[in-house]
Amino acid sequence: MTKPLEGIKIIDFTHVQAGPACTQLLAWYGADVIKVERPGAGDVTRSQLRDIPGVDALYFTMLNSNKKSLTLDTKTAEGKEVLTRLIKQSDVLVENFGPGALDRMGFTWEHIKELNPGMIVASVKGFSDGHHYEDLKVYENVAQCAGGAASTTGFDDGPPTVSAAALGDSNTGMHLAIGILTALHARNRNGGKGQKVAVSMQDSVLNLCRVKLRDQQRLDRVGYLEEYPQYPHGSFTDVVPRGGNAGGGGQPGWVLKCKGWETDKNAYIYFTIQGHAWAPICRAIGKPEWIEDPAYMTASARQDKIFDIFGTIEAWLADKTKFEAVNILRKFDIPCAPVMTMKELANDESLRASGTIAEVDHKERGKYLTVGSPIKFSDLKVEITGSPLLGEHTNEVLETLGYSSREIAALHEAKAV
Ligand code: CAO
Repeated sequence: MTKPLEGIKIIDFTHVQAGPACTQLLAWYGADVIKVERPGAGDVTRSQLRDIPGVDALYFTMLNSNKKSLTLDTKTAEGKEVLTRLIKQSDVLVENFGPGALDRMGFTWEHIKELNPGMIVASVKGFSDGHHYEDLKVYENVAQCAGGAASTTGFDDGPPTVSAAALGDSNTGMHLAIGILTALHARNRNGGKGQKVAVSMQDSVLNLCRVKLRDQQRLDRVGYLEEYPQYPHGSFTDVVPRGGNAGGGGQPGWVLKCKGWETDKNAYIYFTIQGHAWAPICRAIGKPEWIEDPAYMTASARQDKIFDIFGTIEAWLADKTKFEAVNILRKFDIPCAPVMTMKELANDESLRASGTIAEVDHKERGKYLTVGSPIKFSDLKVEITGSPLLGEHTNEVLETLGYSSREIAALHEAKAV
């Protein structure tokens, strides 16, 4: 079966997480992704947070599957020549170096365009071009703070809080992947002309915090936000507060304790009081008298006692595990889920069956788990292959670029590859 992106050649000049997450996704769907790494060291994540001495860390293997690895010192004349040939033969160059690094290497957008007018150059930076912080280097949590996630996450009486979800890194990589596919589509329609695609981590975080910008404007107009725990008993300032575990939409929700919460930090479910599910909720939790009670029957009537209602639901949950509770509540069509731990997800039968949790074989580490494609296709079965060893495909790639074995030996000799 031909994979959808087969024939698309990508120079993967990325490192750490934001860029590699993007190119890994494209590799899964069939693109020929050649990861370019500095000889001897490679992507820093190969050696960061290692669990097996001398073996590529999971940080690397989980973000670089299905790729080839070419070692290349692009600061040497010979290395620049190899990169030049590669650019002439490729469709996309993806990079997430610090600001200006590609230019300093001698590969400006103007120069790349001259070498290959069809080239799509896709970049991740911390901040967008022209932004007053455009010179800053940025990591995940810096982006979460800059993009509005941290100021709106956590509890009102605590500090700004970052999310464990990689809103700055992998999320930006996913935005970049959309940008690359859009530019490839455009190239097919405009006579093969490439373009520059740029995504900033701040913008990508803010894009996911869209509803918080919604809330800022509502707050500016009316002075309060009724779905936040600060309403109606607490107070608001002029900025969107941290809302704890409140639902971000029109229905109140909260994380509720289940049986065993005293000793198990994750014995909780998320419970949503969806307006039209009020009657089933009352029946499920043994409070049928609330269905027609004017003090409870409408969302606005419930608002000032929402935490008392959650307390009543917690009393009902006290003798049920999070899984038992969800199994009962699902019969009443109530939107809810157990709070899942990483251990539970790793062993989840449904996620294993769908390939979302995938077991991968690696030449040196053996089997490990990764997160497979979250996108499912009717005509593509995504197969995850192990990440490459450092420089594993150097000679193979050089041969495809037309280098003879004598020239390849000379490149090794010159430490350019
Ligand atoms: N051969 C020769 N030189 C190479 C090379 C290669 N194959 N690959 C990289 N280099 C050089 C770069 O040219 C650069 O050199 P100069 O600064 O001298 O011009 C140098 O390595 C350092 O690159 P860098 O600035 O990207 O690396 P860093 O470790 O200092 O910073 C990071 C890392 C992530 C903060 C920075 O790359 C960055 O801000 N990237 C953009 C935002 C981003 O993607 N952040 C998310 C990372 S995931 O958390």
